[in-house]
Amino acid sequence: MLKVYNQEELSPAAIEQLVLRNTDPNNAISDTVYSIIEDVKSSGDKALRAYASKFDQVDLEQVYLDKDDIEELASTISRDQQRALEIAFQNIHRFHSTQLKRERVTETMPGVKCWREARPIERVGLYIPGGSAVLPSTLLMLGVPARIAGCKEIVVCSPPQKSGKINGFVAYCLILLKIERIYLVGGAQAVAAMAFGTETVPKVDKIFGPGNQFVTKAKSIIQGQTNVSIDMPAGPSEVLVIADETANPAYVAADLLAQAEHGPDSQAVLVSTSAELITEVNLELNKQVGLLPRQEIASAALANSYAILTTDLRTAMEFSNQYAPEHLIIESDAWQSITSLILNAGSVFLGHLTPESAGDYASGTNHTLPTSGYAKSYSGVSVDSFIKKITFQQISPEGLQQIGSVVEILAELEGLHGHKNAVSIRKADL
Ligand code: HSO
Ligand code: ZN
Repeated sequence: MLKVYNQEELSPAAIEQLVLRNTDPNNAISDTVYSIIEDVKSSGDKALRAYASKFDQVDLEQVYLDKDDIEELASTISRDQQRALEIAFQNIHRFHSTQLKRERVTETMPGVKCWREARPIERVGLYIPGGSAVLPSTLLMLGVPARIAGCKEIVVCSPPQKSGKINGFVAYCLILLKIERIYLVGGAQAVAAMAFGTETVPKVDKIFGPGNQFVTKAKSIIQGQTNVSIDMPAGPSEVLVIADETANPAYVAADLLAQAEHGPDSQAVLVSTSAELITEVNLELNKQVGLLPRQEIASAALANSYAILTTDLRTAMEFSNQYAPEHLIIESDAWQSITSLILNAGSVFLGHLTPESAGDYASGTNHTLPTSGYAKSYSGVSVDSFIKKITFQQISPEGLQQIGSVVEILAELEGLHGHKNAVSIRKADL
């Protein structure tokens, strides 16, 4: 059962408290993560093998699997499963392919041309979690845009299973992505290995991917210690559903539960204009949660979730914008009337027949999205996350005539005569 609040009775301070997510619950594990990072830095592969035996209960001779192993593992999954992964791959590829755009050259003054060109980040590291749920879909969500961007080296790390191998679905995704090696490294040690490099794991320029609190903490630490960047700060997954009396309570409950089953710290928020709908959704939640294999996790997440009764769709959207959800689902016949009011959200699902699950797996959009309110300032992962945009300019004799004196005056007023001279010396020759 979701706790219910009435938006009209909530003070601004109470709303601020409600939308607050714990952005750094990991301080307690900080020391452990620092020591893992130091260990990987100084002992390299030896440390990785020691952590595999400690955390994954597996003795690894070699910390990676190559093509033959990957192909063998991939062949263990059914043709239907392969086909589903292929279709997801194609849709994600189709959608992300539209993101690489050439920009126009602008002549800011006659003879002064400026433009931007994209270049791939050369070496990227993708972390694919293995723990409570193996997420091959995450490999597609990160690998496809990396391939489209043209990254030269794609390093993939994922914790080994007890067999010392990886899951067959992850293996099949590697084949679709034409990635021929996977490093059997999990947790903070994987992040450290990709940030600093070891004898076998290459150092990368940017690290992507979700993970448990150790992975998240490691990403934030290495960002401060190196010039390696990260995709975005990560927190527990969350959904906010806006629903009115036209919504189907069974669908709304199913969507809330799809989020809740991710983890006990996940949050599922319902904002509704209809008190009856909230009551019915609560009944449905009780009915449906018992049918889920992960019902304990889902129930824990629901205990940490709530519903808001609001007066109309506009005020519902105001709350949503304050919450800035990772996923926003609008289950109303009138969804078109409020999409322009959306200010903060990672990814949006419109209408009664658009479950978040579609975007989680296969419709084409990315599921690596900003959580914990970061949707106020971050975008989800896309091809842009794997490229840099470099600015270029080229000035002709006419351009130098046009812009020369402007630069000379500005350089002079800043007292930077070397700057002024770099122009004057050329102008003198025109
Ligand atoms: N909802 C998750 C992604 C995911 N769901 C992967 C299922 N598998 C975060 O957006
Ligand atoms: Zn999901």
